[in-house]
Amino acid sequence: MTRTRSRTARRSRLRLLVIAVSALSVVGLGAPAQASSKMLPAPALPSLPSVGKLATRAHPVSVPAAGNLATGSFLVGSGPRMPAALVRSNAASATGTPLMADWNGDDVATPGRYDAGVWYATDTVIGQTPAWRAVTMFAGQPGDVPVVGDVTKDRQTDVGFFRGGTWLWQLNGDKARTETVQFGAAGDRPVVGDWNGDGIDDLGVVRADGMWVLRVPGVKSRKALALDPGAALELHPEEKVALVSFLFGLPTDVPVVGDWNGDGRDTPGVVRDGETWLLSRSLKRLTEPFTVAFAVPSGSTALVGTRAVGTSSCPTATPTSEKRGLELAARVSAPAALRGNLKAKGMPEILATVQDGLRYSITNDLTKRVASQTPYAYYDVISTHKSIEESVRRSANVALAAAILLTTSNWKSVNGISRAELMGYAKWQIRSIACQHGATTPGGWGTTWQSALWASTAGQAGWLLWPQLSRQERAYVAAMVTAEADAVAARGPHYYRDRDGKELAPGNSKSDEVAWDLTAPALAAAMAPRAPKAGKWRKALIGFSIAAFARPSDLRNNIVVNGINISKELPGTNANEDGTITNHNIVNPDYQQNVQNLWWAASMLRVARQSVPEAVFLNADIVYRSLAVVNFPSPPYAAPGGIVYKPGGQIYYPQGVSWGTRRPATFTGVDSFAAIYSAPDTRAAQYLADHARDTRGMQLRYNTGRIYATGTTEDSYALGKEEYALMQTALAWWAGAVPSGPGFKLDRSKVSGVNLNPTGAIA
Ligand SMILES: [Ca+2]
Ligand SMILES: [Ca+2]
Ligand SMILES: [Ca+2]
Ligand SMILES: [Ca+2]
Repeated sequence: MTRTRSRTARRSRLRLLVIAVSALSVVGLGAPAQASSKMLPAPALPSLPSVGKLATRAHPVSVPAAGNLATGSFLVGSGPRMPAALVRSNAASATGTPLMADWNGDDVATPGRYDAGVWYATDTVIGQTPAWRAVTMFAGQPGDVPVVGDVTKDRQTDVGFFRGGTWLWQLNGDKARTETVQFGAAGDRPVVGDWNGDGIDDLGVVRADGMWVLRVPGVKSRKALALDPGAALELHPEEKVALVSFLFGLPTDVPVVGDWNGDGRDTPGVVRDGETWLLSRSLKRLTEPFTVAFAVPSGSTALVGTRAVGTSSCPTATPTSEKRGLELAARVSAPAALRGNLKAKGMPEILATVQDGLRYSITNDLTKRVASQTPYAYYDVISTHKSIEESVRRSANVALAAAILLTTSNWKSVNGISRAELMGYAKWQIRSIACQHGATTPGGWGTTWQSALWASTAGQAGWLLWPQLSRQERAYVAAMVTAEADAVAARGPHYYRDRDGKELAPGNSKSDEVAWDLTAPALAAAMAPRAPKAGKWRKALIGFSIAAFARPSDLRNNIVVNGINISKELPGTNANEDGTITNHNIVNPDYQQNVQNLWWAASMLRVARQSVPEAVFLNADIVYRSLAVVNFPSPPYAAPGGIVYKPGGQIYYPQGVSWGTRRPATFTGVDSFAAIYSAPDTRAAQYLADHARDTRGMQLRYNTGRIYATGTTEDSYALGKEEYALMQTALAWWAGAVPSGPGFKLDRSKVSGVNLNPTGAIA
């Protein structure tokens, strides 16, 4: 393997010269940094909680929750000393009795319901849950109270009814296994919990006067149980149980049971007036309950949820997902250190734009957009906006910009934001976004359309700050990135046209989806070259890179990249012959820009000190030329015709626009990568300088760091245009820093087992 690489390095030296020349040619005096003195310093920003050392608990902690079947809305709160953001899951509206239980044995309680003989569950903790799944059939009678618990100690939920003193259980969803127990009386309210900590749920009732009676197995004497002096004990040796009775709460309170302190034993609690939860620590100290404020919304039922892992951990992680994340994180290596290049043309403007853009976005986030979430170390990211795209992508873009400047510039205090504040903000976003990914939290975001890009954006931010992250933050980042890489590999690349030129998705190239997708296997392979799946991710990167901008002539030219004869193996194409991309039914410069993802991926591998497969460069230069070199005559194209990149930074749109006509920031990232990797005659370095200057000019119209005017004329992207411009300019700065790190190594070796065919849907 090593021998192959060094031979590859020698062979590729000539080709590298081409790549290096453009990088050298951009070194110049550059314009002096534009003064940002007119920029308002950030106002006082809230201090964000940090997370401490990883402390995993032996038992999940019970926390207040609420469910409303009419709306399908379930809420889970947090317990004492573990402030965690309220999280929501939205199931389909339904009827019946709402419940929460651990239906799948992952130690996390999730919504369920009993309705007319059928028990239903969802296994998701947050987000949009799938349809209710029927768990089992077990019918009661009118007036029965549905109960759930594990009475068989196998982590499978058992369901039952309390019928006026008779308990009827169906064990583990097995219709043939039922059990009947006599305990309690008509008018009692049933409660189920593990009173003695043996892993088996026990029975209890709360009488109409507020008297609790708990049935505790295996107790032969009063000494065997540490009891509150006010509690009465009644031994029943023949049944090997003791009955413990005591007053707790008021008759009008709603009884709830849970392990409120994570010691493995369930104890009483009550909900008073639908908002104050009085919770006991142990049966020994019933008179000193602690209170948690958690409002049960009108129409909702008070329920008991769980926070499964340590107090400094993602509150919605499962013990299994956290363990898997920790194992993945152990295989990650930090990237090489880089420093930005202020001497290159346009870079002073780029740096100032990113600095001031961070001032805008961080101020906006912490005082407006996600201000309500700042008390929480892990905030509820996916509920901040209506769409997951806006919720996750906006924040991920700012996190990456922050991480890039923290690691490549000399940020001490800029615009009133200290280095510690910038670091705290970046880590807060990174950990919260990664925590709520489905790889860590059941029901979380991810493995859908464009999610690979969001994961790569937040994931690269985490990777750049790797030495600063806690163990659990690393675990969630590693889990998020690798889950997306696996999903990308599983669905395979998609195409605009088949081999005969027939449009599979008329008017819409798949180059954007494929180019977004490839960033995840690239980042996973860069981060964790020692992971068992690293080879698979690298192959996915190669396959997606070949597919992303494949052109019709690639079906005939017999070009072989990384040992793959693409003419024989490509099932279709995505780019037009001249490198343009058809999207939204037009030749679309906004999507030609996506070619940067190839160079972005190459740069990830490079800063990971890995060689870059030559497949990653297939057609990259040609697609960039469709922005920088190709001439569009008018007619047939829009007047006046010409090259997409006009002198001075303006953009010519040959067939119309998708996202507005004043978006020079959008092109700074691709220009900056092109200045390293494309041939010098594209004049990428000059175009970068033009777009950087134009962007900076737009930003200097304001004193807050924003770039765009209100409205949709300049940029119509409603889900975070400022954050997107920030991310693109930050990538431009990062690309400029890449040559300061490890040298470039091209890998032309033959790679077998690369899949070029779609194998699953883009969700
Ligand atoms: Ca569960
Ligand atoms: Ca069971
Ligand atoms: Ca027990
Ligand atoms: Ca307990």
